[in-house]
Amino acid sequence: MLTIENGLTKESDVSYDIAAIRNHFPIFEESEREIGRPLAYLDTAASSQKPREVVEVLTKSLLLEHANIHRGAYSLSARATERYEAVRATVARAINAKSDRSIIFTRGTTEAVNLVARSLESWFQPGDTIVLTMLEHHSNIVPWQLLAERRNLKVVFAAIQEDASLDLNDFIEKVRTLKPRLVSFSLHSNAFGTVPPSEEMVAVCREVGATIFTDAAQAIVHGTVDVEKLDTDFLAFSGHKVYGPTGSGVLYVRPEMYQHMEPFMGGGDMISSVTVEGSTWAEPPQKFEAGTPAIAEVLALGAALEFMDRIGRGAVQNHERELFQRAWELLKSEGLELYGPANNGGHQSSIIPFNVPGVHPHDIATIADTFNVQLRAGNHCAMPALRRVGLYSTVRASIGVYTRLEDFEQMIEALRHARKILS
Ligand code: ALA
Repeated sequence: MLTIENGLTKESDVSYDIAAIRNHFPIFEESEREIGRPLAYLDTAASSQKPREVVEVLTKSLLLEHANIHRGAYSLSARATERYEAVRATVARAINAKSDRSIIFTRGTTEAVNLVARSLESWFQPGDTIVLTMLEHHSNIVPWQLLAERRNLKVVFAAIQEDASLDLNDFIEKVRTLKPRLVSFSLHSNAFGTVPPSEEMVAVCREVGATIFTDAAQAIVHGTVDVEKLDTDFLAFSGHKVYGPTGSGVLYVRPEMYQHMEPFMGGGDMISSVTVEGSTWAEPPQKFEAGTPAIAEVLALGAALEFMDRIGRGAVQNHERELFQRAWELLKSEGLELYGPANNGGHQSSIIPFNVPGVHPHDIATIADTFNVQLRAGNHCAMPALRRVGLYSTVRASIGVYTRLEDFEQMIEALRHARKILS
């Protein structure tokens, strides 16, 4: 088996050994053998492929190391607990959190947003405002809307421009005039690849004392996430998008916020004591991890973050930035309608939404599949964003550590075929 250190380049290197990286992902060889064409997997934004070492940690944990955590007096359980808790430190390092105590394991970003919306319920006062942006994924909209119904709050959306970039002036004005109790926004739009100006956004939130939740589900896949530099109160991401397993995820909480948070779910492991009269809670983060967690998946998530670190987040960012530029030009020269801020020189990366004039996005995705090209078509769980820019659906090609220009060339071959038979 290749080792990453031998196969991959360091952050400062100009080259990026894509063949070595792809060798860590058995699906590419297997798919090519089975289908007779390379797998052009262009749907990392929905879920990433898994490197061998992540799956090895998962299976080893289940086959050779399994026991429940935080409970057993026996050594198998103690070692499982140690491994699980060590991943908190790995995650804290990966996002530059000062303390492991800030790291809550969840099943993914969606659960993390729901956890915060539920646990802060009594902290919100009727009439309070939550500001979101029109770019958000449904998982960063619906939990707040449900909370707003329960607590009689207002949810207000900052506008976006025609090219799906954030309307920063509108955001600033809404935050300044409405003085929201909480502002939540994505650091990287899953539907348009927009990277909003988080520094300016956080600054204005701080000006009015708003609490900040940031959705890093895409951002953590494509580069560096630093909770200290960002100055966020909450941050969430999913394991399965960042080369880890499904059923794993992280919620970062600034420790000061814990005092306002009631338990999300009740059960074992989150209590200090239980009597027939009532119960008291364990200290965070345990207070928010009721029941037996996804032990093997958390260990594999740790392996996925280490995998990313060994490649180098800077190297991944450079690779994806360069590939995005080249792919964008290539797709443009094919006469496709491309969407997103890059049309106007704005900040967009790793995600290219497009349409082929005269052909429905779902037909494109179906035909592309016959060329072993995997694309997502639809509204990408971001209906408000798509409707705002006059769209119902798009085809979306997204980039990961293993993506090559050849994948886009293979996609173009499929698109030409689709155009020939359908338009
Ligand atoms: N959030 C995932 C996507 O963007 C599912 O495709």
